Amino acid sequence: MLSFSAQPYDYSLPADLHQLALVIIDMQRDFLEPGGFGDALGNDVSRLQAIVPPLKRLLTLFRALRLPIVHTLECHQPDLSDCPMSKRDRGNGKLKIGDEGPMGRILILGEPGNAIIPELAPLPGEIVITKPGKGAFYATPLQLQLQERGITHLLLTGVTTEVCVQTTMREANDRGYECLMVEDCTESYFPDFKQATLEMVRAQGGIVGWTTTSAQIICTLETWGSVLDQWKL
Ligand code: C5J
Repeated sequence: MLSFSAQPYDYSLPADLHQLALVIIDMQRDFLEPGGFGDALGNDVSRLQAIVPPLKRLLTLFRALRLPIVHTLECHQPDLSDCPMSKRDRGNGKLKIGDEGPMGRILILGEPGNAIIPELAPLPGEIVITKPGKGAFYATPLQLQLQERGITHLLLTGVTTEVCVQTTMREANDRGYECLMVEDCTESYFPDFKQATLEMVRAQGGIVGWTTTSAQIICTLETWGSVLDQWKL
């Protein structure tokens, strides 16, 4: 059985690596670019750019190895029927969900600003989940889609660490998935919150799961991929 070094202890991969999915949470213009939802809430959105190159490398490897990939988008219907007023009103931002901004309506499905950034845009065949909440399992078909493919292990990446990534990881953990957060492929507007999240995930023997770097994962999967190539498996 393959494994790689992680905290609080080594993470074992499933016997069939096709049961391992890369989950990329909300890498949308709304969170990473000026004029989107994150900016409207007063955040420095430029902080999130740092994870794009390592995440792109991980995504490219998953594509090359034909392993499952899940993208999520936080978004709402144009009529806001799936947006609780409590969410719309929260924060006193300069623009609210549904308001017209420089990239179209804030956090609305189909608007230019709601798209996944071009560097990480989904390809046909990859799972794309649109979600109205912070967690990717709430009010979405994610669990069904994972079950249909026999996926049991999730590598969690994306933004923001302590909001949508952590919420999704906790939801997945409660549903029995073996979850690992990829340290250099997740980011927060608040560096201390990112650090605290990584620590709380792996505390108490991995109460929510594991953490490691993309380099550890890439090294292990590349070795597996070259064995496959060598034996034409
Ligand atoms: C937030 C997210 N931060 N994707 N959403 O509101 O983390």
